[in-house]
Parts: sequence; structure tokens; C-alpha cells
Amino acid sequence: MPYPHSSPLLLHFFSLLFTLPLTLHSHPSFETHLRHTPTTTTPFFEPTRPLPFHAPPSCTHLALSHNFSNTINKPPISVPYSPPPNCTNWSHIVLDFRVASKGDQYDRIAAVWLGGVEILRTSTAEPNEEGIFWNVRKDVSRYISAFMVANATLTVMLENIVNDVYTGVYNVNVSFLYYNVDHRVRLGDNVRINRKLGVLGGGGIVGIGKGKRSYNVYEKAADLIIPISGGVEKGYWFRIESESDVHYKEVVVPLNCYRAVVEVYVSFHGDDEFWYSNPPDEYIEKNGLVTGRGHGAYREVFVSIDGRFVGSVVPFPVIFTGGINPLFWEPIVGIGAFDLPSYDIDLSPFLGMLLDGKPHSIGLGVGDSISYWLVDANLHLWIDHGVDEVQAKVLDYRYPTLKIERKSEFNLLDGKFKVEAKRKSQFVGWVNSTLGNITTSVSQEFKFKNSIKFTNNGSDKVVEQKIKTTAEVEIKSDQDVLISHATVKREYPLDIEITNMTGSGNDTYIMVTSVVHELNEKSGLKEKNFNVFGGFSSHLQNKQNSSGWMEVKDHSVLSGEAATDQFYTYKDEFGCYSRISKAADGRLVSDNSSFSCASSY
Ligand SMILES: *[C@@H]1O[C@H](CO)[C@@H](O)[C@H](O)[C@H]1NC(C)=O
Ligand SMILES: *[C@@H]1O[C@H](CO)[C@@H](O)[C@H](O)[C@H]1NC(C)=O
Ligand SMILES: *[C@@H]1O[C@H](CO)[C@@H](O)[C@H](O)[C@H]1NC(C)=O
Ligand SMILES: *[C@@H]1O[C@H](CO)[C@@H](O)[C@H](O)[C@H]1NC(C)=O
Ligand SMILES: *[C@@H]1O[C@H](CO)[C@@H](O)[C@H](O)[C@H]1NC(C)=O
Ligand SMILES: *[C@@H]1O[C@H](CO)[C@@H](O)[C@H](O)[C@H]1NC(C)=O
Ligand SMILES: *[C@@H]1O[C@H](CO)[C@@H](O)[C@H](O)[C@H]1NC(C)=O
Ligand SMILES: *[C@@H]1O[C@H](CO)[C@@H](O)[C@H](O)[C@H]1NC(C)=O
Ligand SMILES: *[C@@H]1O[C@H](CO)[C@@H](O)[C@H](O)[C@H]1NC(C)=O
Ligand SMILES: *[C@@H]1O[C@H](CO)[C@@H](O)[C@H](O)[C@H]1NC(C)=O
Ligand SMILES: *[C@@H]1O[C@H](CO)[C@@H](O)[C@H](O)[C@H]1NC(C)=O
Ligand SMILES: CC(=O)N[C@H]1CO[C@H](CO)[C@@H](O)[C@@H]1O
Repeated sequence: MPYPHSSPLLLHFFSLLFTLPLTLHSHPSFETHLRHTPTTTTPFFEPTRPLPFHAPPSCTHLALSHNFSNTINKPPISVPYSPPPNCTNWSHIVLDFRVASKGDQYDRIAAVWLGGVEILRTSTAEPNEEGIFWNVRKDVSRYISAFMVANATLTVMLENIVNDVYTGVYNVNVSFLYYNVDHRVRLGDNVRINRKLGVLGGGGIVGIGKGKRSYNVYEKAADLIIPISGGVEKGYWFRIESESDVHYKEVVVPLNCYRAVVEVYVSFHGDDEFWYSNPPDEYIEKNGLVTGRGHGAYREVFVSIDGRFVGSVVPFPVIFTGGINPLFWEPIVGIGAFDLPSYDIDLSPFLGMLLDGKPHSIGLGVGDSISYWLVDANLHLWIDHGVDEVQAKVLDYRYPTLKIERKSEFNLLDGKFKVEAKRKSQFVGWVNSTLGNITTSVSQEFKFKNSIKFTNNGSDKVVEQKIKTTAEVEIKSDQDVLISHATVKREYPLDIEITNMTGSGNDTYIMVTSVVHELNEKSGLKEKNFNVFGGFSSHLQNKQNSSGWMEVKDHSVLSGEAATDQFYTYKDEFGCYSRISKAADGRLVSDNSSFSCASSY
């Protein structure tokens, strides 16, 4: 049975089939999609694990409530923020982002900042005439220093267009839930060096389990967070239009800082929304195609200090709710669509460059990019309160070269394109603080493989991509004794297939599509405290597969059938959680979760 629609399904989409003409010039800021879905009372959601707070919050505070109507080209919405006056008993904070919308609307990108520090990057689902709603919860305890600033400003950017055609207004509420967490399981103050590479989308708290109160014992939130971002007028994020469009922020790092981590937030839009499916420019030129979606399929977000490369990120390819086949993403949205991952890079080896009391320029750019990327970062700093100054020095800086190989083979519209890239870097530096003289070695490596195949005169397409990243942070004392060793390995396989056929109607065609998408992460940490080694490890497997078809006329979907299955498993020392969610034709078919993984996965 084709997708049942009470009202005519009018769904405008922009698939990664780049041969579609671009008509988005009237929407300069968005790459999004319009659609009407059948009645559903199920909230939209991104399947993930529950937050590890079992008791109700000490207090809840509605911090911002706004209807995002015709907000295009306007500054974001800002309100003053201060902690609720008589709510003192809390140690952790959860952000609750709640949205309701009704009407016709594209999907939109949005972000939340506190004092310019980004605390959530999210995107919207596309509403229908009956109205839809959802909420996103994220543990934001790692930003606690931003919450302690007196008279902070809370800012939400969500550029939307409302006119005769697009009627959907986004009603957004931002609330904070303050939790008082039992610290018994924390190694707490005995842990002299608390380091952990960021957990993707996990907000730093990793313990879960039925009736358990277990928390990430290794993560101590930063004492100070400096935003690496632009002015508030256009949202704090930098809008990056090309590979040469690097944005800089001058920062002065306190002289008693002993640890630094930069956290990068990123999303891709416009001609780069589907960057992983973009063919080389040569193919577009030789075939005389009118599309901006080119420049090959490789992208790398990089961070620099005073013009020196200090780290990079090949991002997880988040698919927004209008992407590839919009029918896939209701009510289950794509992995990361409601809570985009951020990426941590340990900059402690570079403190020797930063600790001179002078401004230094932190740069953000996207290698090989075309218009446009929204990128900003938070510089998390840990302060030694025992001294006014610490000493630091960079011991090893070698500019890491990128190995990249591109193969391109095509005849008219059919062809095959391959990119393989690899970068490995290692940086070493010491910091002499009241914690001792600590040497930090940070190594990062990624391997990137992408293949795009066009057949059937360019109308069928297969994309296969694999990203593997490894980050390691090793900390040694001045006696060359290993104090801590942290590793995070990630893998993001993505397979997309699109077949295009002549449709049944006048000027219609049918696209049969499938997507298999994964975000896998293994992290491990070994720490030595008073000659006792402690450890922690976690393993996340998050896989979505979707298949279906849609009948299309111009950019509108007329009918279709679509299903998405998601398998989520997370394991660590404290327990295991698994969740299997299935949706078909806009309805949630099943959603089963369990704290005993063996039985369900
Ligand atoms: C948003 O719009 C709804 C419906 O028009 C209205 O009831 C509500 O008061 C508005 N909220 C705000 C914060 O303006
Ligand atoms: C907070 O304090 C104010 C004034 O002291 C009081 O009126 C209010 O009831 C208190 N709220 C809570 C939740 O205790
Ligand atoms: C704060 O939390 C602690 C621990 O849960 C509790 O013992 C204490 O009574 C709380 N204080 C207030 C003022 O709520
Ligand atoms: C936001 O809060 C207002 C006031 O409490 C409420 O009327 C509205 O339904 C809320 N919106 C959402 C999306 O939760
Ligand atoms: C916070 O802002 C209020 C009102 O603008 C002002 O009266 C108060 O002094 C400010 N507090 C601080 C600590 O800046
Ligand atoms: C740095 O090292 C020296 C010699 O090892 C030591 O005397 C000094 O106290 C240390 N400085 C700080 C800030 O800890
Ligand atoms: C800290 O350790 C490094 C590496 O062992 C050494 O080169 C440096 O001189 C030490 N710094 C101080 C202040 O002791
Ligand atoms: C291939 O596509 C091009 C452009 O759409 C068209 O001109 C040509 O006739 C097509 N060739 C075949 C064999 O269908
Ligand atoms: C799909 O094929 C039809 C002809 O059957 C063609 O008109 C249309 O442009 C193709 N669409 C895409 C996205 O390649
Ligand atoms: C197909 O569409 C064209 C233009 O929209 C129209 O002139 C023609 O009558 C239509 N044919 C049929 C069979 O509906
Ligand atoms: C997802 O993959 C599984 C295993 O290959 C398969 O049984 C299932 O039908 C797929 N689901 C969708 C919606 O494609
Ligand atoms: C194995 C199991 O628990 N299956 C359940 C999954 O959820 C659906 C409804 O959401 C139930 O009908 C199944 O029994």
C-alpha cells in the first residue's frame, strides 16, 4: 500500500541527486525541504540512551519561550539568564529543548548558546497541517562554568521563513533541569588529573543502568570556557563559504591554565549539505550541468593556533529530516539530527604557545568546502587555583601532512569517483603546575574512504563512505611514569543507493532509495591514582537502515512508502542499554528497550 495520505502529499525535497536544478536562491540560508505528513500523535525523536538521572530534578526553570516565525536575516533571540534564585542544591544540568509546529515548513538548523558558548546544535523536523512536536534532552553539565557567570545571556538562533506558502512557525521552549547528584561513586578530589576525550553526543556523563547511580568519574568540567565564535548579530557561528574562508578569534588564556580542550560544533548546508555525494568539478563542467554541488566528496574541519594546524575533524555525516528521502525520517529522525555531535581536540600540548598573556588567534576552517558550513567552537580551560602562573612548553610539533588520493573515471553522465585520505598527527608538550610537571602527548588519526558511482545515464547513484578516527591522549609525570591513557575510536560507515525510474503519471518519476548509516564509538581510559590503576571503557553502536520509494514530480513527493529501523546499544562498566526502534510510513511500529543487552540484541 502506498503511503496513506488524508491530505495531498506535497513534499519538496532536494536529494543528493545533484542533477536536480537548484532553486534555493530564494532561501539563502537554508538547504531544507517542505513536506506534509499524515496525522501522527507520536512525537518525533532520535533514539538514544536515557540520561542517568533517576531522581527528579531539584528544580526546573523555563528559560526561554519563543515563536520562531519570519526570523530570516534577523539576529537570534536572546534573553538574560541566571540560575533560579532559590535553587542551590544542584551539581548537574540538563537542557530540554521542546518544539511544536504546525503548517508547511522546511527543516531548519538551530543552536543554543549561553554567554556565546554553544551548548546545543540541533535541527527541526518538518511540520504538517495537524501539527508535530518533539523534545531533545542533553546533559550540559560540562558547560557548568558558563552557567555560573552572573547575568549571562541565553541565545537561540533558528532562521525561519513564514509567508503565504510556508506557514509553519516553530514554538520553542528552552528549559533547564537542575539535578543534585550523589557523588559517592566519583573518584572526586583524589583524581588529580581528570581527563577524558569527549563522548560523542553523550554530554560527558556515561554511566547508565537500572537503578544505578553511576557517573563519569573521570570528567571534571572546565573552570572557564571561551567561545571561539563570531558576533551575536548573525548567530555566534561562523558561516564558512569556501576552503579559503577561515575565521579567527583572538583569545587570551589565563597564565595559570594547565589543560585546554577545544570542542568543535559543525553542520553543513547549501551545496555541501550532502558533501559525501558531491562529484568532482570536472564532471560537472564536462557535462555542462547547472549545479553547485561539486568539489568532490572530501571535507575536513580544521583548527589552527596563530596559523599553525593543531587538529582536525572529519565530521559524522548527519542527514537532516528533508534529506535523501524525507519519508524515512518520521517519526524517527536521522542519527544526530536532533543533537548534532561535537568534537573534542586536546590542545594541552600547545599551552607553551598560549601562556604568555598575549592574544592568540584560533582559526576555524573547512578543507575542500563549498558554501556553506556553520562552525564554531568552545575552548574549555582548566585553571590551577594554587598559583598565578604555570610554565609550559611545546616539545614536539610536526606539521601533519594529508595523504589524499583521488580517482575519477567517467563517460558522459556515468562514472566512478574515489577519494581516499589519511592524516596522522602527534603533538607533545609539558605543563608544570601544582599538579606536577605533566607531559601530554596527543595523537589523532583518521582514514577516509569515499566512492560514488553513477549509472543509467547518471540517474542512478551509489555512495559508499567509511570514516575511521582514533584519538589518544597520554599523560606522563616528570619521572616518565604513565599517569593516564585515553583512547577514542570512531567509525561512521554510510551507504546510500538511489535508483530513478519513469513514474506512472505525467512527468513523474519514481526514486527507490536506501540508506545504511552508523555511528560507532569505543572509548577507553586507564588512570593511575596513588599507584592504583583505574579504568573505564564504553562501547556505542548506533545503526540505522532505511529503505523505500517515492514518486516525485519536480521537487514534490506525490506518494511513497518508507521504513527506518534503528539499533542502538551502549555498554560500559556500569551496565548496558539497548534499544530497537522501527518506523514505517510515518508511524512508529515498535520501540523496545532493555537494560540487559543479551536478550534483545
Ligand atoms: C506562540 O504562539 C501561540 C499560538 O499562536 C501562542 O498561543 C503563544 O502564546 C505564543 N508564544 C509566545 C511565547 O509568544
Ligand atoms: C523562592 O524564593 C521566593 C522568595 O524568597 C519564594 O517566594 C518562592 O516560593 C521560592 N521558590 C521556591 C521554589 O522555593
Ligand atoms: C541538598 O541535598 C542534600 C543531598 O541530597 C540533602 O541532604 C539536603 O537536604 C539538600 N538541601 C536542601 C536545602 O534541599
Ligand atoms: C512552551 O511553554 C508554553 C508556556 O508554558 C506552553 O504553552 C507551550 O505549549 C510550550 N511549548 C512547547 C513546545 O512545549
Ligand atoms: C546583573 O544585571 C542587573 C540588571 O541589569 C544589575 O543590576 C546587576 O548589578 C548585574 N549583576 C552583575 C553581577 O553584574
Ligand atoms: C615548576 O617546577 C619547578 C622545578 O621542578 C618547581 O620548583 C616549581 O614549583 C614548579 N612550578 C609550579 C608553578 O608548580
Ligand atoms: C618538565 O618536564 C620536561 C620533560 O621531562 C622537561 O624537559 C622540563 O624541563 C620540565 N620542566 C620543569 C619546569 O621542570
Ligand atoms: C542521457 O541524459 C542526457 C541529459 O539528461 C540526455 O540528453 C541523453 O539523451 C540521455 N541519454 C540516454 C541514452 O538516455
Ligand atoms: C529521473 O529520470 C527521469 C526520466 O525517467 C528524468 O526526467 C529525471 O530528471 C531523473 N531524475 C533525476 C533526479 O535524475
Ligand atoms: C501532462 O502535463 C502537460 C503539462 O503540464 C499537460 O499539457 C498535459 O495535458 C498532461 N497530460 C496528461 C495525460 O495529463
Ligand atoms: C534493515 O536491515 C535488516 C537486516 O539487514 C533488514 O532485515 C531490514 O529489513 C532492514 N530494514 C529496512 C527498513 O530497510
Ligand atoms: C520483544 C519485545 O519486547 N517486543 C515488543 C516490542 O514492542 C512492541 C510494541 O511497541 C510489542 O508489541 C512487542 O511485544
